[in-house]
Amino acid sequence: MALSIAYSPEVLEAKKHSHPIVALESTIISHGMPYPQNVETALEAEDILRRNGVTPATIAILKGVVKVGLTRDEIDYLGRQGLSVMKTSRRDLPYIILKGLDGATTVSATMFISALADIAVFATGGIGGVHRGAENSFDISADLEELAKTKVAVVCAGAKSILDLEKTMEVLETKAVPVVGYKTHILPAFYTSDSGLEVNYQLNHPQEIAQLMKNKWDLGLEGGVIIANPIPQEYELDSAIIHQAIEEALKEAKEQGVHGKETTPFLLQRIKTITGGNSLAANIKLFYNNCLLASLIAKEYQTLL
Ligand code: PSU
Ligand code: MN
Repeated sequence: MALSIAYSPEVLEAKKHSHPIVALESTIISHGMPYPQNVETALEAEDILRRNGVTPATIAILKGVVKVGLTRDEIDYLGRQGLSVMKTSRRDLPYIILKGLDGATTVSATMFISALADIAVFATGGIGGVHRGAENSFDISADLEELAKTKVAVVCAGAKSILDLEKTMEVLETKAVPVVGYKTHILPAFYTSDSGLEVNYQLNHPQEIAQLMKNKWDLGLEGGVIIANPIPQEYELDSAIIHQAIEEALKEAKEQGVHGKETTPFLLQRIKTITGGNSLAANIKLFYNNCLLASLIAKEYQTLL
């Protein structure tokens, strides 16, 4: 028997009326930002979606229950718990449920649960990818495998250059995951709009993006679509400063022997500290911008069903 999903009343209502829904991840709340900004940001992201006519579905595991749509109190709880909540990728789901634990879902687990819940669009900040030095460490995010398998479109601001973005693009090509640039032909690099790499295609209209998703899945192709939405120019960080912070964080991670699933949260936190509040402010702005675009795409996609 399939495991049951606990929907929030709001998401249940949206499903009943075929109202567009956008999924949100919870690792960004627990591991991506400090309290209380994480809770404020998660709540505001949901409100941006609501104001733009779609229903938010923040996804997490609470006491072993798969939740699609959280209450304000549940979001506040995850935000306060922070790093003590287990970072949960696809691999970890059976264990978290077995032990009745709280799990903050990464992009991979959030995509997987979104697909179970029949939600096609998911907004986040940045995705995981191929880590620098992966030729030795083999550290490649489960997010990429998920994008290869699971039919969800992920709106993000590209990926941070803590990763090897060139190798990340190569793996995505191998796995047939299209990377669409929204109003740009350049792959954004999270805090900056220019990674120096090209996306696969530029699309300028949410309607076209929705149609591309539909085409992919109508063809019977498995897997997701990445919609890379550059950080708005006014919030971009200075690339020399961010580059230096990333190099510094990578050096510290190496010195301290950080590895496995700890790597990404460690690097994110160090970058935040090294840049002062600047990286956090940019992170919040680009996430809101992704929520806005996700709402436009979700509404268009709904009209195609
Ligand atoms: N990159 C970011 N911010 C994040 C993450 C990645 O810029 O919060 C989180 C996401 O939840 C993503 C996860 O799915 O880290 C990837 O972790 P790993 O590299 O261990 O696969
Ligand atoms: Mn990893």
